[in-house]
Amino acid sequence: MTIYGPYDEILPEILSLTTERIKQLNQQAVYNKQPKLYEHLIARVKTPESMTEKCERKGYPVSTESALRKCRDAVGVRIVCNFISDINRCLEQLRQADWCQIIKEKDYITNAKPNGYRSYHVIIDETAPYRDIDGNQPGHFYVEIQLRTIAMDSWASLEHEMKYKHNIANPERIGRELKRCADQLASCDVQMQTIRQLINSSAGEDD
Ligand code: 0O2
Repeated sequence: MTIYGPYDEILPEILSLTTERIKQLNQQAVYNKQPKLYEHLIARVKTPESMTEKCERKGYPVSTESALRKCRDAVGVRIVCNFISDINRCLEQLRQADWCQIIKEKDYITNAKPNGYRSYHVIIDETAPYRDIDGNQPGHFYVEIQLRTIAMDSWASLEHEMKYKHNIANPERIGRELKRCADQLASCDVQMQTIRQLINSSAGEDD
């Protein structure tokens, strides 16, 4: 058994349920003749090895309780949007959803990380028809949702890949170049948003 104990089998169920619920929010938007909420979704259960490493790094006991209650990203969904305004539309839908409550928000879009990382993170407390670690059924499960534009996502993927390349000759220079690239992409996102608004207003639509 892994750090997730009996939840090894339940976490993938929570993952599919969350993904389905988010897809339904999108289907509802499209049904209401609104633009799609996002371009694509990806979802993962954090590997037990990575969760164990996180608990150790944070000084938590390596236990199922820490993995599910102290860390709240065992289940993670990334929503990749076309435009910044779509991130806000997704957030609005999540705030209204009766199956979850947003309990924490980190706005790395308004406040980008010093390296240039941008994304909007929320932790939701999701209700699901499984017994949780506190004995409740339906249970409460934490899920981390990251919302980003395509530009933010492509930068984060490349930066993540490069993080693992050690023995780099000039890490400071690379860090500066990455930051510059992130800022340029952020300005493209703003430009794309403006273009969308111009197109929509000429077509007589909102946003
Ligand atoms: P993986 O494999 O993506 O899950 P906490 O102290 O628990 O509130 P936490 O979770 O330590 O905060 O950190 P935070 O800032 O909320 O961000 C966690 C996740 O955001 C990371 O997950 C990454 O997915 C992403 N992220 C944060 N900063 C960066 C960054 O600088 N570059 C990239 N590429 N991604 C980032 P994990 O656990 O690292 O990995």
